Amino acid sequence: MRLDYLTIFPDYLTPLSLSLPGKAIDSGLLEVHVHDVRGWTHDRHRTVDDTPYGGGAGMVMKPEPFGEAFDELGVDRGTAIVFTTPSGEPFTQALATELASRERIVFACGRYEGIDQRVLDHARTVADVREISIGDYVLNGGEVAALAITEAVVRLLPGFMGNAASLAEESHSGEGSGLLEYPVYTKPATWRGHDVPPVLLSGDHARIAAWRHEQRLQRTAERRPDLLHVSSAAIDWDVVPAT
Ligand code: 6GU
Repeated sequence: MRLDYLTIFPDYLTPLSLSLPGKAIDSGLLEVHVHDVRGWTHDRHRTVDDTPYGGGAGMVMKPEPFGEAFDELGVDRGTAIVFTTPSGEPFTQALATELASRERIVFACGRYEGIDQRVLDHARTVADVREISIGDYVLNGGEVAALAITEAVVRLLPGFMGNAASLAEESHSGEGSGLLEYPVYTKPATWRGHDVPPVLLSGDHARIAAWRHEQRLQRTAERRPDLLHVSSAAIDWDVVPAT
C-alpha cells in the first residue's frame, strides 16, 4: 500500500516513521510519502490560504496547490483521496476495513476553515473521494486525524500484525462485534489489595466465556448505550403505528 500526505505541517506526520507504521515501512508492506503543500505554491510567500468569498471568519485553503499536487502524484480511479474534516462521515472500523483494501490512499489534511470546495469537486472527477471525521470534536487540523486513520488501516494489512487472532476479538470488530472488550488481567493474582476476579482462575472455560460476555454487555451499556440500540435503518417505519 502506498500512502501520501498533503499537509502544510509535515513535521506533524513524523510519528509515521515510528511505532506501528514504521515497522510496516521497514518490512516493505508500506510506502509513505509526506508532502508540504507549500511546495506547490509559486509566490514569494508560498501562500496556501486566502479570505473566504462571501465573508466570514478565518481563512480558506486555496485550490491551486492541491490541484497541482494531485496532478503530480498521478492519482487515478483506484486511489482513495481522504479529506480529513470535522464535517466528514464518521470514521469507523468498517471504513478502516474498506480503506485497507486500497492500493493507494492520498490524505489531504485541511487547516484553517477548510479547503476550497472545488478541490473536492475536482478530486471526485479523478479519484474516489472520502471526507472523514474522527469524532465529534474540533482539532486544529486534519493531520492528527490522518495519523489515527492510518494506524487503524495499516494494522489491518495482511502480514502487519503478528497475531491475526487478536484482530478478531477486539472491540468494534470480529465476533460479538458491536460490543466493547471485556477487562483483562495478568499476574500477580493480587496486587495492591486488588484481586483478579476468581472466575478467571477457575479453569472453567465456559464460565469464563460467560463472565466475559457479561462484562462486555455491562461495559457497553454503561459507556456506549448507542451500540446496543437497533439502528433507525433497521426499523420498518412503515409498520410503526403513529402515536
Ligand atoms: Cl478529520 N479534522 C479536524 N480538524 N477536526 C476534527 C476531525 C478532523 N475529526 C474530528 N475533529
